[in-house]
Amino acid sequence: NVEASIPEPLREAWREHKYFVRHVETTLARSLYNCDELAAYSGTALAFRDRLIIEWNKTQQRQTFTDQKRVYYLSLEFLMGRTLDNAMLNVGLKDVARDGLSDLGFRIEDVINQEHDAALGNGGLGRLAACFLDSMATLNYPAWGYGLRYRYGIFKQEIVNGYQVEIPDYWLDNNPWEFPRHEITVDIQFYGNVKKYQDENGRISNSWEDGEIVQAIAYDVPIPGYGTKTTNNLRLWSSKASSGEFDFQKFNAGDYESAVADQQRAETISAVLYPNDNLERGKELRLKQQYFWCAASLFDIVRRFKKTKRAWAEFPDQVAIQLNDTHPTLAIVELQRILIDKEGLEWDEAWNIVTKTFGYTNHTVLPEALEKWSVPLMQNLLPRHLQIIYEVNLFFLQSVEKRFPNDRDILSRVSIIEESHPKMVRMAYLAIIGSHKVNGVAELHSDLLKSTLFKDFVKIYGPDRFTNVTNGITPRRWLHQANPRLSALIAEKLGGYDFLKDLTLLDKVEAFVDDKAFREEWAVIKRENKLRLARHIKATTGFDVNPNALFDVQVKRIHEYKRQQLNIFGVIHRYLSIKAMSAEEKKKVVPRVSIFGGKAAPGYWMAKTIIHLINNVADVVNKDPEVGDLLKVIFIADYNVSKAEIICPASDISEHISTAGTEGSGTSNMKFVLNGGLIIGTCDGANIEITREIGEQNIFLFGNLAEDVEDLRHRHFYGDFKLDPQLERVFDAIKDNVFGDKADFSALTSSIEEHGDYYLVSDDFNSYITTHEMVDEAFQNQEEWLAKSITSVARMGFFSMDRVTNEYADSIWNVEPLDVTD
Ligand code: 26M
Repeated sequence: NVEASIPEPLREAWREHKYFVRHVETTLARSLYNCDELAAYSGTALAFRDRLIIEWNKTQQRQTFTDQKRVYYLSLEFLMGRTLDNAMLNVGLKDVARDGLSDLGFRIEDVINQEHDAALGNGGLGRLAACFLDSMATLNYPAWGYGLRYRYGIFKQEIVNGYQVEIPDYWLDNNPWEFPRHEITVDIQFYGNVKKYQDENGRISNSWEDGEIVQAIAYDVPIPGYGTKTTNNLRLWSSKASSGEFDFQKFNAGDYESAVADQQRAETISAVLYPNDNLERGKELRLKQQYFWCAASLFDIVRRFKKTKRAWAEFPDQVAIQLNDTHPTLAIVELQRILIDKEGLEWDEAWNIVTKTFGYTNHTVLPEALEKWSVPLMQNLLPRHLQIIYEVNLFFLQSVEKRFPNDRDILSRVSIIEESHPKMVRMAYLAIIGSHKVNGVAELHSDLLKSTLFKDFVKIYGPDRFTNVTNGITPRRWLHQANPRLSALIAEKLGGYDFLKDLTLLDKVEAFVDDKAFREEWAVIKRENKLRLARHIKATTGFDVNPNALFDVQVKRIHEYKRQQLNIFGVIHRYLSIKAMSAEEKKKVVPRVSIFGGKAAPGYWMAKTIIHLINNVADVVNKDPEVGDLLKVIFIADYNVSKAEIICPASDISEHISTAGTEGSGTSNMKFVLNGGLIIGTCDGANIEITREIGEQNIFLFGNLAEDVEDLRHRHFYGDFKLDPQLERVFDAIKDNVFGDKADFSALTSSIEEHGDYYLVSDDFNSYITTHEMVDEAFQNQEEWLAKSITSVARMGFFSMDRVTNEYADSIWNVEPLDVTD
């Protein structure tokens, strides 16, 4: 137990508010008498920050001194959420802090709630990166994250008249968790041209010249592990006009305004997180972000390596770089450029180093998400990189041709360059060719990668280049922090909190499944968590929800493939059924609260239409006196990490209902089950492995299988299809304007009725409805439901992020933890 390991004098100092008062009075220049909740937050955060800094410095010194191999996790997104609560739990002083704040008249929850989420991500991919950081620190891996310091994180969502409205998320003011490193800067070049020259050895070399320079400035964020001294670093780059450029030339020419405009243009690079999730649109600024961040990170990594004076051949023994999706693929090209153009290595020697260094994680098979950049765009922005890409491609295709001399099509299929108009650079292919390992994020997903998207590459490189590492979640945030009472109950039975560091120990919980007192406690905790969510719903939407009702939750980015439309159509079906019931029949209905949350990409009209429909249905259903408590529909605005921490522990059932074969893994499915909720889901992503672990009697699976999808889509295409009759009844209600103007939703209904139902909503509708009836029935037997809940939690050990981190470390990175036993 981390809490217990804190020495008494330190505890005493905190109890006496020593650090808190010092920060409030001096750092914040406030008196304790005008200390409001925000100041209390800042004072507490600064006090905890001091503790992190000390361990952070020691960790960095230790890592430099031992000079073991390090991992660099490159991600354009880190969806961190709040830091204070996590820091208090990791350091082990939350209880002391609670008492201290309470003496001064503050509730710790209110203080924690003052913090703004660090929302530098869209969804699953960004949150996975954050869970990685937590786990790598907890397991003592020498690891750094590299990302961008966006001035604006993912937009804040408001719902106005049922429509999503996006508000900029300016989050940086008074952020105590970052440290500007103004001395750590890198000049990043764009545009310009390539000149050939002969170097002193008579070798023809290339030099990239005359570009525009933008400066990258490092901002560091300490990442504490749970119950360890390791505090790793997350380095985020911020862009600024390079000082040399800005000031003098234009200023002297009297052109102040245009000098300022240049400055602003440079700062634009790190200004905003692109709010697309699983959608690629080839915007130049996005490519600039990618290169800016890759180049700054690579410069930093190479600089650190060069200080050790090792031979270049040792680079892959010292450095492992993981690419979180294809967004950082330019790092591969940048390292090759540094090695051949700057360091004078031969091509083959350099390329060998590069491929040994990189690993690439793929997160999706959706074709619209696969990154491609137009050749003319890249030619203009990164002329030298494009040359290198062409060269990589040439050597690669030559080797393929040699191996498969009779296969004429394979060359055009696997070429990094797509021969379209304009030509496009296929980033996933470049990432595969430049890495030694490629992994998917759940078994089905990894299998699909090998059998579809990357089939040719399996033929070329053999199956060993491809592997699976099923995603996980950190139990520190997603159990201990989000659900402290459940965590405490488990700790009480298991004799301590060791399970937070080895989640497989949860299996010991199963022995208590018949323990009456334990079961009662378990049920009370779920109820408390539901009440907490009910209060949030009341405060934010004004609706009262019945805490005895079945809480049915779907929270995630809004996307057609995730099928929130299937859910809301199911809700309409339920509503129409209730309306048609006699009073007697109504008595048998299990009351439900259908809870939705999630953001739509601002340009994704269909997703916005789904949000609009959900809100209009809520409007009608929640006011209908014939329905009363039997059904309520809630849309929780601005779903984010800190809301997930309230929502996950409060669900009875959650929905993970993507069209089979489309969801890479899903990670919220794991969060819900770990918090004692059951799930309804398709045979997709990690749902399949969750089923394997917890048993099929503990999950509600429905729908067509991935292997049937292609055939079903074909049938739609050839008109061999009849709309499911129950779905037809739902559409009829929509077309009778029951939920507002039908015209608002015609795109949605016609995508199913007329345009091929790509996501197979109609095909799965009947099975979905029937399975929900089974959910109702199961919920009526509370004793059995409770047993399912407890058993499932007990069997979730596999989904710890620590298992994931160790698998990457062993099978991809070849890194060892750094011993910290001082
Ligand atoms: C791409 C180009 C331009 C702008 C944005 C993007 C982009 C951003 C985020 C594309 C994809 C992005 O994220 C995809 C994502 O979150 N994938 C999810 O990754 C999770 C972690 O592995 C999986 O659990 C989910 O199944 C998968 O959808």
